[in-house]
Amino acid sequence: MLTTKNALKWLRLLMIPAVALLTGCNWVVMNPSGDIAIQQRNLILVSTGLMLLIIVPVIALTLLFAWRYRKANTKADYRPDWDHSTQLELVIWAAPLLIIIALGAITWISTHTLDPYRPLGRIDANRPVPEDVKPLVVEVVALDWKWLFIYPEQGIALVNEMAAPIDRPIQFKITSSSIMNSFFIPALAGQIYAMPGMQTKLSAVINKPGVFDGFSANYSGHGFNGMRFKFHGLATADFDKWVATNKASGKELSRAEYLMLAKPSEREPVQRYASVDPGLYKAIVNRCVEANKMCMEDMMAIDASGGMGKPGTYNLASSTSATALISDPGRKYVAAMCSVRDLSTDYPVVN
Ligand SMILES: [Cu+2]
Repeated sequence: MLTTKNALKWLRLLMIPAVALLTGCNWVVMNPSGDIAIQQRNLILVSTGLMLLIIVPVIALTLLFAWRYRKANTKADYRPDWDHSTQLELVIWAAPLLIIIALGAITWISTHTLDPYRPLGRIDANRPVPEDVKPLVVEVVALDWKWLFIYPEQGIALVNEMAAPIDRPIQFKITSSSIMNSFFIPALAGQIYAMPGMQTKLSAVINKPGVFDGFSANYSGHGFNGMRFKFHGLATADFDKWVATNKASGKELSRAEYLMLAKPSEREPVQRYASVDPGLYKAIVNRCVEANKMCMEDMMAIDASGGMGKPGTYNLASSTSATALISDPGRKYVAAMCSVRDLSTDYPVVN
């Protein structure tokens, strides 16, 4: 028997899908605020629509046929010897073929126009990027487990907060300190991986003022869940004010400070730096923030010039083709090594 208590329990259970549907209305991916994300949303809608052109009729016809030609329906045609219809074959082959051609063309075009490395061609559907506008450069570093944003033009840096003026193209340069992450502001653009020892890029623009969510979309360990930040889309005057506020914080992001910051920590509050070591981002990408580490680009340059040390010399001298290489005037060797930093008083030369 259905008592009042039981009825209430059922009512509550029924409300779960209703609540889920209501929160579904808030999907930021379907209602973004940046031109790149809007084009990506349109791409999702167009491709889903094209695929539904096949899926909906196939499912509807399957159900219709099953119902119409059921055993109990004696009125339906029964033609056990039927085996071919040219018209039907034409429809069955032509419709999917046309849809695949359309999907292929759309995929090809949007893969190139929405290439994240490509500088923006437009601010939104109606406005091209004015020629005198330079993109705002933001260097993004995924740390364990927080986001560091460096603004080289403004000379500021922040932890777990970033901002950009509306309608100005943003050029993101993205890397990571230790493990792979994925940089994702759904209102702005699709996710881009952040990887240590290399740099990925993203071009995007925010068209509406507001506060948007950003996070890591790639699991990266214990503190991953707290790798969240707010992205502020600001009018130009407000952005200048925001920069001034950061400048007023007075803290400096030196290499030593960065090494402290890079240590694993969770759910970090917003931190503001008024100035940044100008070579810091390059050193992070090249994995040589610590003074005693060789930068990856130096290592690669050495390897490109024939390598160094006993194995390198042996490899060069031992094979006959190497002899030919040695006599090649274009061939370079690494005989000794030093860098500008070795010569400074901070880092004494060790023999
Ligand atoms: Cu994958």
